[in-house]
Amino acid sequence: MRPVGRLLSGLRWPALLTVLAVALSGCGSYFTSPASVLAPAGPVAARQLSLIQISLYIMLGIFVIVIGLWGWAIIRYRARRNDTREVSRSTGDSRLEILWTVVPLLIVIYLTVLTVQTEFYLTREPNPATSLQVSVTGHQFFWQFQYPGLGISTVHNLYIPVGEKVNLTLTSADVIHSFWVPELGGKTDAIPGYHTYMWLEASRAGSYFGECAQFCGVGHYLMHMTVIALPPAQFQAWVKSMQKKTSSSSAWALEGTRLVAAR
Ligand SMILES: [Cu+2]
Repeated sequence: MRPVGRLLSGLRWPALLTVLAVALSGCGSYFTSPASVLAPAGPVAARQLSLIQISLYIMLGIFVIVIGLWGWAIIRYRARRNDTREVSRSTGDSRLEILWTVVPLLIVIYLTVLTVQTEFYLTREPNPATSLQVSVTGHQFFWQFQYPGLGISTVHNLYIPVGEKVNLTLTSADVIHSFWVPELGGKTDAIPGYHTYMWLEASRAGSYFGECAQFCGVGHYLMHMTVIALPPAQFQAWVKSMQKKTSSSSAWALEGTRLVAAR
């Protein structure tokens, strides 16, 4: 064996282990990350995950069949020493061709119907009378949440009641941002001069990590937020305490990107 060949064969196992480690590091986030789309905590994220899973299982099935047939063909029909077999002169099989045209077509139609149904579900605005309304504004580099019906606003933390639909109207004060809370749903762009809409709901109490999912400048990495889902009674108590703070003369509220004294 030549020296280069020996070196390469010696590096085979370390190289394979490195590739495996890099590939598997992607799986680590499922267990260690503060947020994962694989652990939905509400109906919007659950619906999005089910669409991802169905598409993934179909792709996986096709991958296994195609790679399996390919592997079978290269082993079964490989060249052998003293091979005297004739090369096949087959020019096609119309039954097979119909099969591999119709089956993908049916899969695409099925996935289209499923995607459109999910889109309709996600864009169906919840009844304003029974849902909490929140205006979300993206700023370089923080999120602002205003509760128009309640007269309060917060930054970084979005408080919501568990089990209630929350209707979000999004916009931006400067550049395009994207609102994303992996365990609850998203992503929806916040665009200056426009209003975009989404809704979400938390099925259980907890803190859910969220972040801007659209590169928006040097401080993009700072644009985190936390959605804090409280049981309804605790949420009402939080609203009352915030309203009391806002009405007191020492309170501060956000206006634009600057802190100004609340009126
Ligand atoms: Cu950003």
